[in-house]
Amino acid sequence: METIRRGSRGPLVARWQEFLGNQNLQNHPGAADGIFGAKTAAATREFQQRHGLVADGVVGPMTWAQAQALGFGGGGVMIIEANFEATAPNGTAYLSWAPRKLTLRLIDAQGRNPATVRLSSLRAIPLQFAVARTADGQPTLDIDLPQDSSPAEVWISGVFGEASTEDGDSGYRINDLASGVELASQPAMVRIRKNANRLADGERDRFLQAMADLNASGTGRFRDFRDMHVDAARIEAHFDVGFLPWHRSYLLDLERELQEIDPSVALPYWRFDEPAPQVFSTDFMGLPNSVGRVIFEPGHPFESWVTDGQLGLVRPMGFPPDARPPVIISEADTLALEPEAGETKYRGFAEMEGNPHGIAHTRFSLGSFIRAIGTAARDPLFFMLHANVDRLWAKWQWLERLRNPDDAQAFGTSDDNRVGHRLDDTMWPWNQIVTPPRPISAPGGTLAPSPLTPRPGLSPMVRDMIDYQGITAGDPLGFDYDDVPIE
Ligand SMILES: [Cu+2]
Repeated sequence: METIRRGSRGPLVARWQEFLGNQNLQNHPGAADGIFGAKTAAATREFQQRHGLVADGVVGPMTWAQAQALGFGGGGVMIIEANFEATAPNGTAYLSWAPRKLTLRLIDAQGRNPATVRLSSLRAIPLQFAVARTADGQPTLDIDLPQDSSPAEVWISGVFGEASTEDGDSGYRINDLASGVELASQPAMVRIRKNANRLADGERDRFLQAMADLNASGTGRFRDFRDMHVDAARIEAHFDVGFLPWHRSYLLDLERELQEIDPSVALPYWRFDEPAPQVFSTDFMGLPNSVGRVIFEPGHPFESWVTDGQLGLVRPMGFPPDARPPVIISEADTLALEPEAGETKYRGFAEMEGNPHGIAHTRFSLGSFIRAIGTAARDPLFFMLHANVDRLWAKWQWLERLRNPDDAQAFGTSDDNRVGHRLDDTMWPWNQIVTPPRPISAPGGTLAPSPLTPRPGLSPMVRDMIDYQGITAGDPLGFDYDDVPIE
């Protein structure tokens, strides 16, 4: 067994604390929390003194031998250590369709050889398990842990089509195959961007509340997002091949801020080629009155929405709230956009910046914030519109199997070699560059980091946005769409 001492952490420490707690010592080791602190050290020294060992508070081979002689581990329960890379500081794991790595180590085999553990789902929303990084996991997985405590890897992902609706409604457990005893469990959420028109009430309300909190009636960090999407930054983000990657980064940055407020939130998308009566209602994105001011139900989190010092939203609609907006091309037609001769496939698809994207903005009548680049980001609906733009790109990437940034067809050359639109350019404002040709200020600082994945880093390049699921780049960016698979 490995040596543990003050500062050690993990399941073995917890078992040691539990054992000490049953030794009728004057020094109680404290709660079996797996953290070897001052109390545990004092109890260890007393235990060592009592049994004629060197009272140094360090649990090494001699102390372990004494403990085993007194029945430590005698319950026959194997001890393992489990580290899952997708676990957030709140203790919940957040997953999507992309496999994430769980590292398992055998701490005490209790004589089992092979020491086999079984992984299975903990709650209603299933997970899948595999020994290699694959989207084709299985509902349960048996794995033999090496006797020498070297690590074993398991890959865990959500099951496509089975997204969570709330925090912790998914998870996994690890059982000793021989005895059936549960050795560890991990609550999780399969956190997926969904169609806004079909959100459960709870999902909708948590999203609205997180947006309202981020805005804090015009005094919160939302202001930075509003200030990133301004006229001065038009050409950073639009009218060229970097349009899609820039907005993907922008949405990810915003979504990570929302998840800081409420980790169960994922950005919903507005499918602008379908009727969305749930979206255009007073309990979600609101409805305009006769002069175009957006009205919400009493108590709605957006009742005190303020941007640029101005209370409320202006969004007169150009179509009935329960109808499909006219002119916008369908999803099928968007996915079928073809390149012109000599262009990459991506360039053909990127024509969607005009229709459906631009047309979706201008389906709202004159005066609507969402119609113009300089004011669009005042309106929370803008982010749901762009989540759908991004979803269409993701779906196209899946259909065409074009997710490797080094695949020539997956991107395209900038029209004018314009900075910010080439594969290896960093993107404003996250690069914080404020010298020409970039804008003179860079609001919001670097891109929000995630506790769940190192990608894309604080100052992403255009190429970092292409393989969002980490198919070729290893780690995912951390989001997925309900109708876009990984393989
Ligand atoms: Cu834009």
